[in-house]
Amino acid sequence: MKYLKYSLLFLCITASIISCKKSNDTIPNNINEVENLLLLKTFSDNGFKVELFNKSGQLKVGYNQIYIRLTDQNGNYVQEASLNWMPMMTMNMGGMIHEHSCPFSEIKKTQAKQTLFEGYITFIMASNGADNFWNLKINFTVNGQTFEVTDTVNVISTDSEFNKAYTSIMGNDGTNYMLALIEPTEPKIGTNDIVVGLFKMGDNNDFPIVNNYKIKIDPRMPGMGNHTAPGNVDMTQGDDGLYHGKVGFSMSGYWKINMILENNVGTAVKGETITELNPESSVNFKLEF
Ligand SMILES: [Cu+2]
Repeated sequence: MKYLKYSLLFLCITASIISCKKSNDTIPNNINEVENLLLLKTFSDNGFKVELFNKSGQLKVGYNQIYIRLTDQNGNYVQEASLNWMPMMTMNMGGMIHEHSCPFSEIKKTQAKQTLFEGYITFIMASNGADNFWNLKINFTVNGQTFEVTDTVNVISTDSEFNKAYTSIMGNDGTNYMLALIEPTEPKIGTNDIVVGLFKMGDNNDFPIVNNYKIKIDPRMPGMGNHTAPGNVDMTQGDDGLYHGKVGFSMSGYWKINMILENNVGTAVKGETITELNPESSVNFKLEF
């Protein structure tokens, strides 16, 4: 039995070496895997190039899924690397310099891609002139060597009368919470998957994911008697750390997604029920389609 195990292990190792070799020989390293993405920013260091991409070509306040491609000194895309990043905002408040970060994920290899890595950053403020700017630092290790790049990135606000995909609130438990709408990105009439990132201001100037809460949901059309729609399912936390549920839109137009944030023992920490007298919750997103 033991021998069988070892020989199986040996077979596996041999197979992976062979398949590794094969992939290098048959697949051109500089395969283009960013066809549907737009370039956000290019950093360079020691002959390495670090390119940031996303779907819109812009970074905005709220949730941003970001893809990263590394190019080595020989102009080849890097397939194996470990990366981490740190977004940091510098704010000049009348001569007082204040720095803060925001919620962000780890960076991992994109599934089924050879030359892409990905993660998310939830920016909590927009860049604003020379006094209020975001710096993004990226560390990457390739073949045991670590490099660091850092540069400013521009973050815009997309808030408008009918659009709000990020909100920060002070809970009645004294905790500062941040909610970022991730899905639906293309809302449709009927039942939609809704995904929200829930974060808080941590004790160490960090912004951890909040675990085991519930986000109750009540979509309304303020322009049409504040009617709701069927098909809603309150959001609970998934294996990815994000909150998942369903939101119903019975017609196209402007919708306000009202929410109540409940903690891990079922106590509401922020948000109100919608009634005749109370048309909206203090925790809400807005969208129009
Ligand atoms: Cu700031």
